[in-house]
Amino acid sequence: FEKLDDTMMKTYPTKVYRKRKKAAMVNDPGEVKEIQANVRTIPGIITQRGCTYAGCKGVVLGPTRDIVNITHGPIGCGFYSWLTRRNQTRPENETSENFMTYCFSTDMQDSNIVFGGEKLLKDAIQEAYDLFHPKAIAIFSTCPVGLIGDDVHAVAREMKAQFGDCNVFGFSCEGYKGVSQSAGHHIANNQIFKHVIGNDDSRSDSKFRVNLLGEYNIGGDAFVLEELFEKCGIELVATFSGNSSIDHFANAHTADLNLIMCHRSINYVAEMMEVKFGVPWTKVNFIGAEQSAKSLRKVGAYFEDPQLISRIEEVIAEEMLKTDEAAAKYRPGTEGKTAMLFVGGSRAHHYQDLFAELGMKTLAAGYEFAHRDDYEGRRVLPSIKVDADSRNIEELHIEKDPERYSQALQDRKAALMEKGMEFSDYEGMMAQMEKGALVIDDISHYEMEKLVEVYKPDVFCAGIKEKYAVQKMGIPLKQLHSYDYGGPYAGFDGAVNFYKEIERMVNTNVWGLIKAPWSTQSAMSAKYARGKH
Ligand code: CFM
Ligand code: HCA
Repeated sequence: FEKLDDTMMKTYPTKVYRKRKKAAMVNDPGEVKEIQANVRTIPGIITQRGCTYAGCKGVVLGPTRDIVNITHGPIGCGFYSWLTRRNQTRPENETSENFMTYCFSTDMQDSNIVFGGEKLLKDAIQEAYDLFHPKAIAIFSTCPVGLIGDDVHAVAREMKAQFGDCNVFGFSCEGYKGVSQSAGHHIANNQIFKHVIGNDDSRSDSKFRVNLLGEYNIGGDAFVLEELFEKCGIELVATFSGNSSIDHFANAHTADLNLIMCHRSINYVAEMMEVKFGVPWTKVNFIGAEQSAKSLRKVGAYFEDPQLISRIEEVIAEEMLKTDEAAAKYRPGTEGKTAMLFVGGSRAHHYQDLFAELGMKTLAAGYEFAHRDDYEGRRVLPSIKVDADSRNIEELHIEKDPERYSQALQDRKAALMEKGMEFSDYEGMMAQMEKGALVIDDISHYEMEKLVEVYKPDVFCAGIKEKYAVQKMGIPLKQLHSYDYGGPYAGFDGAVNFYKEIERMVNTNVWGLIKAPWSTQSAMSAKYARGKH
């Protein structure tokens, strides 16, 4: 890493170097150190991050099929977030609502910026209502809306009162509202909690009822998990928000346990549900066969039901036959190979388990927009400085619901904690990564190119912005956002797909035929940040 520090970071102007250095370190799981995260990207740097609107509308609400999601803003914002994330859905039947195939936008023009866009928004909501009579309409603010001061919440209240039979609510998720998508997650969590969760108290009489939080059904992941839960006899009340319906959210508070997949994007809902309704949460990971088995066993341990536990063991044994067989088949082609993972806020951690199952080493990893707790574990939460950017995002004040709070679930949690079961915790990425691996937050495009040049990993995992730049350097890039039109990769079936795909990628001869820039141009790095300053 010393060499890397010289070649990668030291080419930055001094001020930039000082800042970026705090966001990169050599990992030591025994002594996890403070990493800089969730701060503004330095102007001039090419970041891989997205905006707050993307995190709210695209990520958290996008996968819900029966809410009409109206983007209040210029058409590009709505178009960009229209199904590019590959979140799939499966309506209950042919006539069930599914608005995901539509892109709703107010298509704001210059005159609306000058004279205000509230009238335009009202008209759009009315039009959507007249056409579809949906259960709910959500409004998402883009940058210009905040700048001109349209009050989307007042419009939402007015339209909701006027309709009487349609839940209308807004999100102040202007792109610039926070330093990344992460602020958008928080805003989405707040509004879903305020306007939807708890609206329906009905509950089925099945014995084991859980929610899955932070699973977005990219490439069909949620379908695999739904099937797995069903096989075990566990009812999924709601998934936030893969393959979801607003009705699932409305009675999510009746579940007995919240399982958190992606901690970054949805931990706020879990926390608020626990305070208000007493539903405990625990961290799970359904990426990789080992982790999937461990996560299922956690559910068994929670309910302490011998029949459920033995059913879960049967299912694991059956599923593991498939994954063991596939690992044995593909591992000879992957053993000892190396990977780097730079993804949003949880996959850079979770997918390391899949690589480990292939005998591959993770050389470097980092998140685009996670917070220190996603790196260092939730124990650092009290020591995280709340800066002006974070203060900009509303923290809801939640209290116990006097009627619906479940003391019984809290008592169960307390008893299980006595026995060593973990709740309300996430130990973060660094504790699990090897000593000597690199951890870099909000990696810049330039740093990424340097990493590839110096370490030449066998596969680089990132997104569409990185994909072709890295591949032109002769290194295959696996998109861990969209899965490159592949997947599912979650659960046991997903693991088999992933093993196969990675074995193919790291052994494809074509990469050797590409001349990487550094093999023809000796001073590639000079083109970037060096000099001038
Ligand atoms: Fe969670 Fe996600 Fe991720 Fe994320 Fe995202 Fe995504 Fe991601 Mo792209 S919610 S943090 S904001 S796991 S869209 S499904 S792939 S960056 S690592
Ligand atoms: C987003 C969505 C994204 C982008 C992926 C990418 C996704 O952050 O707005 O950069 O390839 O998963 O679709 O993270």
